[in-house]
Amino acid sequence: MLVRKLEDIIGTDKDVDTDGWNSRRLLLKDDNMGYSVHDTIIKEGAELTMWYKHHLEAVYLIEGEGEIEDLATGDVHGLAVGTIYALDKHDRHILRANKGTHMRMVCVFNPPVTGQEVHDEDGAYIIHD
Ligand code: 9YT
Repeated sequence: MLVRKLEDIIGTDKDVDTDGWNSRRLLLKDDNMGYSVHDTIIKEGAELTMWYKHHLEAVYLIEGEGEIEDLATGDVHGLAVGTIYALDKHDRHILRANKGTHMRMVCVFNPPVTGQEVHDEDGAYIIHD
């Protein structure tokens, strides 16, 4: 059994901080669960264009509010606490945190993230074996 606390991850190499987001990787590929789990902060006012071509991602919002735009359809969905979205078609999207609030989200990736990924020019994570 694995038991881990967010406070043990903050400030380590599993705490990945960028201009728009801060991802605390709770479970990674090496944990052999078949998925990774992240506690991620989308920073106030951030607007992130992403396209997880190689991963499926589900995201559950636990703090803040914002919106997600589906770049295939132009549909914009409001995000509030208690909302989950699943990028079941590797959907290219823009994620926005509203002004005056960050968003805190629990993200699950399949296949699992290794911990070393950065977004490429398309907003995708490259697979590392
Ligand atoms: C929600 C989202 O896609 N945020 C970008 C960071 C990513 N989820 C991660 O690595 O935690």
